[in-house]
Amino acid sequence: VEASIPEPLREAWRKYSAHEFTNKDEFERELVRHIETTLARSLYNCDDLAAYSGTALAFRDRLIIEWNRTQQRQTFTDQKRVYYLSLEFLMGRALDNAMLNVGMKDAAREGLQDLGFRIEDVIGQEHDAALGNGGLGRLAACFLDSLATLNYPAWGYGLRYRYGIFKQEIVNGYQMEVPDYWLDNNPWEFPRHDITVDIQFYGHVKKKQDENGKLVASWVEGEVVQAVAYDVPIPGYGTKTTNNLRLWSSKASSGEFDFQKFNAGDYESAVADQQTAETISAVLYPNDNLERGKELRLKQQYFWCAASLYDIVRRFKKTKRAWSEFPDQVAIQLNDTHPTLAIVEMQRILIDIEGLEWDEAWTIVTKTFGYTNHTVLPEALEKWSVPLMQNLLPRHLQIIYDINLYFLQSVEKQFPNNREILSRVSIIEESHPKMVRMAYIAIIGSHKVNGVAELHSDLLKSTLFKDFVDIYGVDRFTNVTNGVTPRRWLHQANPALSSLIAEKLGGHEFLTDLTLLDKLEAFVDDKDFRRQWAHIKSDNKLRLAKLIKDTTGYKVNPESLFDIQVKRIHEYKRQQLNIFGVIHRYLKIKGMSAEERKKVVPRVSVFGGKAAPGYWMAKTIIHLINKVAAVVNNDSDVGDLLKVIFIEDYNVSKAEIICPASDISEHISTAGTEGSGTSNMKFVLNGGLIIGTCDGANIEITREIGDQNIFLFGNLAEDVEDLRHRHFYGDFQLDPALEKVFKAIKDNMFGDAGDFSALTASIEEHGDYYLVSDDFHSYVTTHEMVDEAFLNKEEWLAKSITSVARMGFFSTDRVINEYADSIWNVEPLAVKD
Ligand code: GLS
Repeated sequence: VEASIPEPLREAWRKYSAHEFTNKDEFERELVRHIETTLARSLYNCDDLAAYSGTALAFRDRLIIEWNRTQQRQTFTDQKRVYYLSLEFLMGRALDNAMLNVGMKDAAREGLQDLGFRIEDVIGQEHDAALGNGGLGRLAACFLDSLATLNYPAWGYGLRYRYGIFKQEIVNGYQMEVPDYWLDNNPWEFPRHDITVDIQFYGHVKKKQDENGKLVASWVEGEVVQAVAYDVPIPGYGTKTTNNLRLWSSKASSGEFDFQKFNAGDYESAVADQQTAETISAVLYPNDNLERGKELRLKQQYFWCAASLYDIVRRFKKTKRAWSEFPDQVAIQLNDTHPTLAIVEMQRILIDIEGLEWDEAWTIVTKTFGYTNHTVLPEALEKWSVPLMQNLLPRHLQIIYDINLYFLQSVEKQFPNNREILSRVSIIEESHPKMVRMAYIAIIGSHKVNGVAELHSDLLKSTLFKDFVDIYGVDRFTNVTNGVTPRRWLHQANPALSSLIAEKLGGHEFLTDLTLLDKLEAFVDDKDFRRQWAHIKSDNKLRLAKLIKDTTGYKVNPESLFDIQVKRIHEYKRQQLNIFGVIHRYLKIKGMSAEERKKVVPRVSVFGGKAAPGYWMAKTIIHLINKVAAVVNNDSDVGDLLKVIFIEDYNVSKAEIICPASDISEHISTAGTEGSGTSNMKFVLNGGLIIGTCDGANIEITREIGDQNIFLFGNLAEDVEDLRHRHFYGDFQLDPALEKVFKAIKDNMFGDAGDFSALTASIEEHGDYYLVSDDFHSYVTTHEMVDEAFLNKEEWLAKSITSVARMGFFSTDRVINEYADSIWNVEPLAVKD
């Protein structure tokens, strides 16, 4: 408030307030100005990179003007806001998205052309913002796009990692990891050196008397690290709303602590402390669906939760409302259990700092938080050791014990004489060492818990969280099926298809109401439309073929059936099933006569995805894929009938090229293991068919598009446990076709068989946990049906168009509205133009 300019002086401000470029010429002027001044370059010294930087700066100006107005509007109306806490935001590139969302891409294209540049080359200069591992982080990014587009007052809170997900290089068929330093000339972030929070670690707890004589806990001493805010503007599509993503960066605190060290002449150790402080936000942990219990990770989590809550509370306190109104003004969504400490921190702020009574505080906390679970895989469920937490966050551990005590007391009342349930639902696992179960804190401290697809949410209720359903009732648990933003995943990734659809539907309204796609069904039989549809798919396949040629050196025939599986490499996602299927196909072709080979449908099997650096089995799968590629692609017997491609360093910007180019894509996780999957939606939305198991959102995709338009195979989730059990007791027979595949591997057909023995043994000898053998036959025969279907071009096209027409449900706009209604209770903010 003190920094606000008094009314009499505001006239000059209004007169000179920044305004946005509105056409091509104004854009060019801004671009040249930025190149000549901000970048200190000239027309004698301007390459694609400088043109990118200048263009980005020009668009950034536009965004920040709207960002300022949006924030003023939100402060002024003082409605309830949503805060989305996520350790991952897999944003990808920002420039193309900004151009499309503000509706100025054509102006930019022409402007750049006037000045001697091709827009595609300029856009291609941008480094992906890759602050995430996979689906969970990308979902957060799609949510931000929808929140802004729908005008919700919403902020994202995350960490500003100096290194995002590593870059993957394939060397002799092996994955190598290269650090992804992405921050040099990143024009999209605004450092807010005035917005800092001191975050405490270690130390101990003292009891003190407050001014009323009441005993309160006080967390003292220890270390302090400073959090500095960096803001990233998030433009909505076709709206003035530009929301904020606030990322925290760690720095040595400028407080007394290190100051004293410097003064005492201990320069080296003070500098070393600074380095230590900066490591907190240095690097994204590269695991997807896996938790590894490292102290630095817990530090990251607390650092980010504490800074974000401080910020949220500070904003609330400016309104001078009573604490009881906090949940009417603030909704906080926990993206997985990673931000669970926010629940504990909020309780600490209310009781230790603000002086509220426990119950009053806890009511506020539970009304404020919602928790989204993204996986049922046991190895992904976060647990922190009690001694570790005791050391790092002593006061928080006490509060966790108190939360647990009150919770268990109420459970005991509800279920007297039932010791089993008490030990099952206790936040503290009685192991050695004892462990804190983060998901349980998240459930107990939230008013709603949701899964991300129907099957997933049902499994949560019937297995993982069953006891909590008995305790709290089924209403605390809900489902919100995932989606994707149609702006990035249709309009931006597939501009030709977006225009064709717009032409048929009379405009681009479907981009903000995806259910309008259903109008496309009327054109399924339109010959001309089908021809255009097919043509766009061919062009997209050509675009991918070029990427493949440029990055792998392999030439693929764009007429072939493009069969794509791109996602994190994980045993549960079963890339091994896919590559075994490819080997099976290869062996079959090898055994054919020339005459038989003429009937084979040529296929390109494309793989892409990163393995966590410490995940040996996943790395083995990558190695096998690359070795199979080397053999198959150089076998003149096979030629174009089969090609195997591993695309290095799969990321968001590559996905934008890959998703529009599939004929078929693979979503083949063991039933019951994939939370939702979201690339399944991206592929179908771009006119690709899918082969998949009855898992995650595949089930709802099938329900929407019709089972004649999808290739489903494999065992059902309800049978998985029984099959595993039988394997465990020796009831296991390797599928005969898979046995032949294994024999080829063991005969060193793809290099040293020893390299792959762990992979085959996991199936043959160690219980085949992921049911690769059980599903192999149905997988292979379903692929034969795919070949068959692909031969009938017209039928295939009809399936493709019908599927797209029925994908309206899978927009994150629908998803966000569901969260807003059933979890957050927030309203969009009216925005006038
Ligand atoms: C994940 C799930 O594995 C995906 O199935 C899901 O689509 C995604 C978003 O909800 O979340 N959970 C996880 O830890 N990583 C994911 O991608």
